[in-house]
Amino acid sequence: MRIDVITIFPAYTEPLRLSLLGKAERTGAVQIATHDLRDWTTDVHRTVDDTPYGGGAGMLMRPEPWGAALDDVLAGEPAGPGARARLIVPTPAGRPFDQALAAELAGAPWLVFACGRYEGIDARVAEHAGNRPEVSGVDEISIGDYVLSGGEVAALVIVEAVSRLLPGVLGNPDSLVEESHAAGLLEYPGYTKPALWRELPVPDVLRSGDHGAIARWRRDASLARTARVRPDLIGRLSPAQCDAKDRAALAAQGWTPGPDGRFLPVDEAVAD
Ligand code: 6GU
Repeated sequence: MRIDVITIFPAYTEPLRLSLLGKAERTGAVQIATHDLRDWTTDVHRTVDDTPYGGGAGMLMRPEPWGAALDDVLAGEPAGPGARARLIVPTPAGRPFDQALAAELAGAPWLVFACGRYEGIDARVAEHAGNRPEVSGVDEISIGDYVLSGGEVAALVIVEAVSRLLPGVLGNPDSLVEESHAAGLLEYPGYTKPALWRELPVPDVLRSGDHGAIARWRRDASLARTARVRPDLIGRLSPAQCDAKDRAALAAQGWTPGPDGRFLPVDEAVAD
């Protein structure tokens, strides 16, 4: 996968050269290039922002440097024959980023990140990019319901979540199967040695060697943790994907299959 990041703060992308991602770049699984938006300004002050039409607080990024930067970055050697770029614009006004979107983006040959600062980028930049033949789609993406000062940290988050799904990036791809969000549930708690630490024991079942019992304990722990901290995820599970023991674990947390085939809190199911 090829990744281009356009920003006025290229130093923000330095962490992409560390750890797993740095290794993925050295082995060729990803190629990451960072570009300084100010290289495409034409005035002595290298200006990238201006006041919003219609008034209001804050500054917006002017379209001309973005247009020129995208012209050049998209004219680069394609990531493969006919490969088109998916343009990602990190913004708190975007669609929510989640594991399913990470998996979808991991199938793309080429991602280009346009990191805005201030109150965002003139809206015509995304509109114009969406009509370019080198662009397969434009996604405005938010990493959560809070506001950051710019898109750079969000781009780091998205690149890390996506790149670890690429073949050959994780040491052990089995790690992807059981982790949080892989099956719409949070992961069960993990324990390693020593078996007793500060008077806290590891649950006996995990040391029993009984793989069936261990799998059941982990599944129950996932369901209980998810019901406790992310009830919204339980509401999206389909009871058809749950066996009788899953349903019993959820019943113990106060959830029951509703008439529409989704789990409901017991009190709401009774109220209906
Ligand atoms: Cl993607 N950008 C900014 N600036 N703030 C955010 C965000 C993105 N996602 C959540 N907050």
